[in-house]
Amino acid sequence: MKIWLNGKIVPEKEAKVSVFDHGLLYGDGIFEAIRSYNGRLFKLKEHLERLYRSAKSIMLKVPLSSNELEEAIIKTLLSNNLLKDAYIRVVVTRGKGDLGLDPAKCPSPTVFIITSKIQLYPQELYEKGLALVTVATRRNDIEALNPAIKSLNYLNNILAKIEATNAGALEAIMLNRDGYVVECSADNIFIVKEKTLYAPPVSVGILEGITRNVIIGLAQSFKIPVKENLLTRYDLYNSDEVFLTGTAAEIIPVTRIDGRIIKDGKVGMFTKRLMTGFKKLVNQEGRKYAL
Ligand code: PXG
Repeated sequence: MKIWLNGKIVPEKEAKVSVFDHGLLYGDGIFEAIRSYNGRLFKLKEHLERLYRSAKSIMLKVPLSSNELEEAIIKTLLSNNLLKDAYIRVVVTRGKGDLGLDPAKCPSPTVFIITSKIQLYPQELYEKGLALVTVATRRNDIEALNPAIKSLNYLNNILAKIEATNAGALEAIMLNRDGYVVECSADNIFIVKEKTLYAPPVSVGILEGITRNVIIGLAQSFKIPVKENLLTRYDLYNSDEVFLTGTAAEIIPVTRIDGRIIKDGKVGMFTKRLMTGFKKLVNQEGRKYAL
């Protein structure tokens, strides 16, 4: 595997960063996960815009322009012969500093791009649905580390994931301090109730998922009413359908939460329609970078 690291394509074995890199020492940095479908980088502009928003929030200057990052991503894909379908990770850390926290002592950010393949969940779960649990670990407070920032500091989500794993579930439903449902450890959540699609609003403390926004747009184009509302676990248990969205997971149905079966335990009609619509969309959207 070839990695893009600070402007150079290097073999994986040579893709090394310093133990003094603050991305490693403190989780001080940001990232994006992007997919390409059929030679097209899906929602690249939106992903890069979010990367720059995350960077701005933590006062990190990305040393490349958006066009330069796009070129670097394509170069990395080509170097790895991943011409059609890939999973791309773009990481920008604060860079090498000393052992103190001070980011002012880190003169140049570290940037790397990994391109690979990913299938987050086994295919059968896309047909049967996931069983989820709500975990005790609350999502970061907006006033502490805003979940809108896609930072390298994922310990909050990792703790949630560990709790889910301990309970035998593949993903965790997380609540905010007030007990409202926010999102999962690496996915956004939606419910369908009486033919309306509901999602927790960004203001409750979630990552504004690119896939989430695509699904909202798709639902609107299907004339499905969409509401961004506060949701409780009660709303989830008593919904007609539940599904998760994320770049890695795409759209995955949920059929069981905290031991409660959602409706009849089968993947619902709206979820199926959105899954089909999403599949169609990803193969059409965006500029094709390679044939
Ligand atoms: N919420 C959180 C907390 C996330 O980390 C999403 C929602 C979905 O966002 P997008 O923009 O991808 O629709 C994420 C996704 C993985 C993985 O491999 C995913 C994410 C981060 C790290 C790993 O599944 N982010």
